Amino acid sequence: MAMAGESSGNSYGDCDGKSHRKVGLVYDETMCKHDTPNGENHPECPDRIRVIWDKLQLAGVSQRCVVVGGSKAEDKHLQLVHTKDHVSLVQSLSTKKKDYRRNRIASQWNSIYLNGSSSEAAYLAAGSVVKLAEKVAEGELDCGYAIVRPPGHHAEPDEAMGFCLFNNVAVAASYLLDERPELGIKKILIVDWDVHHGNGTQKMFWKDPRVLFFSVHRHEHGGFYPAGDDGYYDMVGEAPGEGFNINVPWEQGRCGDADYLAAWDHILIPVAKEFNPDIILLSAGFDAAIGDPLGGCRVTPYGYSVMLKKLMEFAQGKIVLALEGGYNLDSIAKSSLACVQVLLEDKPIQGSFEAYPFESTWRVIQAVRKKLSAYWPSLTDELSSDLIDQKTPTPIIVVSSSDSETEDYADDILDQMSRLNIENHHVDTVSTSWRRDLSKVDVWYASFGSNMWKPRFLCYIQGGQTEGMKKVCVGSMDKTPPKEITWGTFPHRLFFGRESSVTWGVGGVAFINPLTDLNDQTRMCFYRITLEQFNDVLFQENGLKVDSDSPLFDLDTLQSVEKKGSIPLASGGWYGNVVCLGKECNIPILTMTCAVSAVEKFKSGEIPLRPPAEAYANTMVKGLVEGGRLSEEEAKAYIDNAASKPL
Ligand code: Q9C
Ligand code: ZN
Repeated sequence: MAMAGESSGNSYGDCDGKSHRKVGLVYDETMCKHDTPNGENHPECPDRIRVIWDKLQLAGVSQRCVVVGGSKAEDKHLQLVHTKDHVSLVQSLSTKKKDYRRNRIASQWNSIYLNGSSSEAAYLAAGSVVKLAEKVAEGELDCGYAIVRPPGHHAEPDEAMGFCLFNNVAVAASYLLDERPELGIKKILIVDWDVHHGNGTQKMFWKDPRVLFFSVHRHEHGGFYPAGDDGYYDMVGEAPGEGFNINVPWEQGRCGDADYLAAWDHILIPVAKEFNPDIILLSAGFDAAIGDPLGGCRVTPYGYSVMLKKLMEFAQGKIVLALEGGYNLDSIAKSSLACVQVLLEDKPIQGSFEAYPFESTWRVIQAVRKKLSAYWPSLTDELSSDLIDQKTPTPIIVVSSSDSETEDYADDILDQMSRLNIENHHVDTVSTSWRRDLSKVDVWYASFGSNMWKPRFLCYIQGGQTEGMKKVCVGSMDKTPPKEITWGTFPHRLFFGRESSVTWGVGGVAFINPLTDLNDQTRMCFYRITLEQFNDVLFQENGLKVDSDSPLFDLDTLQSVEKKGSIPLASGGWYGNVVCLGKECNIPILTMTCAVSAVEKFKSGEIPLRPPAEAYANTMVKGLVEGGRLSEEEAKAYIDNAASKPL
């Protein structure tokens, strides 16, 4: 079997017999000497590049790369993007004898510290990226990763900021374009996946159509560092550079693989195809990584590896990564390793995406596409609503089983399904008329138990079962997925009770006290569904059939629950009490829990309090982690806390 790429002459054999690409790595211990002047801790610390290097060595990966020592940038190259004054000021730092002089200079910049070695490190960081980019452009290397510090992307033409002294990536890009025309690099794509906006890089190529700058970053309407409007999506560049600056400004933290991949698939990749770069420079900060103390996002090493893999389809794989931010030592080491493995074209590391993009992610992506479609035809089409109202994988319905208990359920399901089919054939019978009325009214269904996990809730809408459920749901008559999903908290006490449930087996299930308790906060996932669907959820939650002639909860009941706050429906089910928690966008927020009288019985011990069934708790954790964006530890602690406090 022929090995891909072998004929290009760029791949070479290895002792393990595999053929891989020639990957350059720059590492130079000298860059560790840049540190805080009096030994205070700082997130941008020398160990950042050490841990990355150690990880690559320990994994046996650096040994398969071409290791290139650091090299010092030339002033004339730095001056391609920086002012003479800025370059000589940074240069002069090395000759200053006293810390206080450097501290004075540092204090005039935003988020900068300096010591006697800062200048040397800054020259090395910029020069190393230049050298690596040159080797890749020349074809001596296929691609590479410059493990450098201080970082660069915040540094502006005349200013250091945000831990950055020189703009390493921008210097390298300008060097290739202006100093090495014979290499044939005419168009450069700079991708900046650091969690912060690459304000410096944006400024340097603002009017330059030879450089397409793409930055995805936490923005929070201008509240996140570097604060202001520069990172907003309406900043598209100017003059001939108009349309060659693309910002994807996240409205919130906690963005993860799904959000970043959505930006890749629906913005960056189509635009990169149109632009067709000659080389890609990647401002590879790893501060959007899960666990980063500054970024607050959740990109996994797998996520980074997929993002990188997708970029390697361009410019014949000519790509140069330069480290920017990233402050969790473990996260940056693992993310870096995942990336170098991709550069080596090892088989992609294992992983999968379970979460969906935030609703706000789609909003931002739509807005970016709309703004940039004037320049990039591939962004013109509106994204389909099927994509945005993410459907979960089709639930698996298991009907046949030797387990007698399951057979009972199966019979029940088949029975209900056949009824549904019959009813579907006479749409206009009396029994369906309530459905027509209630289908016109939207409510928020607020879930605080296993329904917080979207796939579990969708069983009540679309039918089916998820892992851990012993029972199949028939779903609602109207199987339209929720129109919107959002999260919030309400001051009600969450607790777990009952001996066991049909769906989850031995163990308690979640309730909230229908009465508010300002000392408690319960996390909830809100699904915008119709009042008709809400009735079908109520039926299923309370063990009733969905083909009822009358609703459990009609418009009159809605009116009185909005007034009274809570209404027991006399359904006999555990969740037969509908509580109105308030309104959002003028739509009532409803939830279902036990009656106030049942809370008294839980308190007296007449009905047992009990920690949740394991599968049930796991499902809640999945919901809280994927949608509620808690860490797994936080989610477990949240459940443990609710399960262990006395009522
Ligand atoms: N309130 C990079 O990741 N934060 N720089 C300062 C001031 C500065 C991050 C907060 C963050 C800079 C390369
Ligand atoms: Zn950053």
